[in-house]
Amino acid sequence: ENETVGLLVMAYGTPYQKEDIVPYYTAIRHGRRPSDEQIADLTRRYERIGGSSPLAELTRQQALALESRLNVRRKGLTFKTYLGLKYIHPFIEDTVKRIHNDGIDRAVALVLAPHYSRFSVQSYADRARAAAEKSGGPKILPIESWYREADFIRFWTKQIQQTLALIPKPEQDQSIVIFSAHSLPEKILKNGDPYPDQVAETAESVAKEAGIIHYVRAWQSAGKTRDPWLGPDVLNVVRKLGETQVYKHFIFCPIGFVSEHLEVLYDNDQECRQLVESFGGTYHRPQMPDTDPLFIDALASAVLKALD
Ligand code: FEC
Repeated sequence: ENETVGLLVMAYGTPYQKEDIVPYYTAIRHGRRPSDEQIADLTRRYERIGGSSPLAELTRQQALALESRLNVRRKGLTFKTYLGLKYIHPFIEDTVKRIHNDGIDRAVALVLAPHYSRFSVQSYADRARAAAEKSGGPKILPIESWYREADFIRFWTKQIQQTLALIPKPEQDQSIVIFSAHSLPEKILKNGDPYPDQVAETAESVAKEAGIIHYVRAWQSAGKTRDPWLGPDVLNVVRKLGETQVYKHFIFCPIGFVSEHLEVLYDNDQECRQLVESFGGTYHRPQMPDTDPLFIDALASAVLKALD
């Protein structure tokens, strides 16, 4: 009989409805309730992207697409997907218990973020492992990072090439690609966190494969805390590029994220767009990975490697 392997797909999570915003934001702040002003600001940003984020639905679709793809690519095993979220139900802990109760002995743990950081991927993995220890299973097979997957690099290469193809030939030289990922507190550097290097490597690989020479890297969506965060911030980088008046087309590639959600639809599509248009530039933001087959294959390859 076929073994059923658990596929613990972990992601950030998003408020499903307005009432979820306060508990969600409180969970992000490690149980400290944000100020009324901060809550109002976050509520306003969700309103600006249409009331809620598409993240919940996209995460679900990604997990299901991955399960189907794996069941085609790997005969002799049955993959069963389970969603575990960081800051809203279904929480990682409850999901791990459910996998165990379903009688599954092994689960590959995949985080829907390409680059490893102690602050991001590791905190998901720690919670999964602790929950599995508590319930006496399943055995967790963690994936540390998957940013080097060839199909992931191919995905962004294809997106850039498709975007460039929409720009009139004589203006293609006046295009610049902005690669960005979520900023993290600068204190991660003290422990030699590989996150900045992994993000840089991804940008270099995509730029090389796509054959582009004009590109920059920047951090986005930094938290509004007293801590210093990794910089330069994307808005500062773009403002300076605007002042040089060299470029006409600005192609935003948020390579640290894997789907459309608040950080992309608001921070990029509204804040960055507004800035670009304020100096007469044209804003471009290729499709995010979502359920693109190349992207799903990249994830599937990472899962299969973790099993072998
Ligand atoms: O609803 C949505 O579509 C939002 C999805 C969302 C994603 C996301 C990804 C990452 N974050 C990371 C780190 C931090 C750190 C803080 C922080 C704060 C927020 C807030 C919201 C939020 N994050 Fe997030 N993040 C998303 C949403 N994030 C909302 C709180 C309000 C705000 O600041 O905008 C700072 C915590 C603090 O205040 O002390 C740190 C990282 C990622 C990418 C990796 C991953 O997906 O896990 C890292 C999606």
